[in-house]
Amino acid sequence: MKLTIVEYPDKKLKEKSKVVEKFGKELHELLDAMYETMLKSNGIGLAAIQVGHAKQALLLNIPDEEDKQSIDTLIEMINPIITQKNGETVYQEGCLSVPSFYEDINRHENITVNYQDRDGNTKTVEAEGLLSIAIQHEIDHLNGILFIDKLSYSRRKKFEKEYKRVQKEKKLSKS
Ligand code: Y12
Ligand code: CO
Repeated sequence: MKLTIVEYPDKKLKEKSKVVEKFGKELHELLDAMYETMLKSNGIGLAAIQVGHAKQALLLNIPDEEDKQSIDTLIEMINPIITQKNGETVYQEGCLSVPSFYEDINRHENITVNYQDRDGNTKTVEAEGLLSIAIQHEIDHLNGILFIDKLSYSRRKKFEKEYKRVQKEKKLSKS
């Protein structure tokens, strides 16, 4: 399955993703193709809506202590729900759907998440640090929310101006 990353300002990214009810071959093929796409793009997190599929499915691949990513560090979450959240933290976030932009975003420091794996088994994870931030970022995608939606009015205006300028430059360099 060939997937393309949907980029802001595509309206698709505003869609709310649907609960996954079937845990079969179709879901597995989507997850495998998402993994390849995330790997190719140097990402550490990817939600299905970012490749045009409005399903509550996401991937996380946070580098280990040696800064290495592999299939062993991959987490697949289907139908995730945050059940507990504590503390506050700020991190400079980036997103494959908003290329070249990084912004400081406030998140909960620690979270507990219930989710299902690719076979529908129920799991719970207590997350902190980068994993906690990445899960919150990806769950926002399932609700049609981008990290730039969390910026103040003035920062958002600055972002929009800069983003348009970079998009224009990219278009010109391709022509
Ligand atoms: C902390 C904050 C945000 C997340 C969500 C997952 N975000 C990503 O995986 C972002 C990846 C990314 C990759 C880029 O491409 C390269 O580095 C080659 C990138 O740069 C460009 O688009 C030019 C920007 C973002 C998890 C944890
Ligand atoms: Co993102």
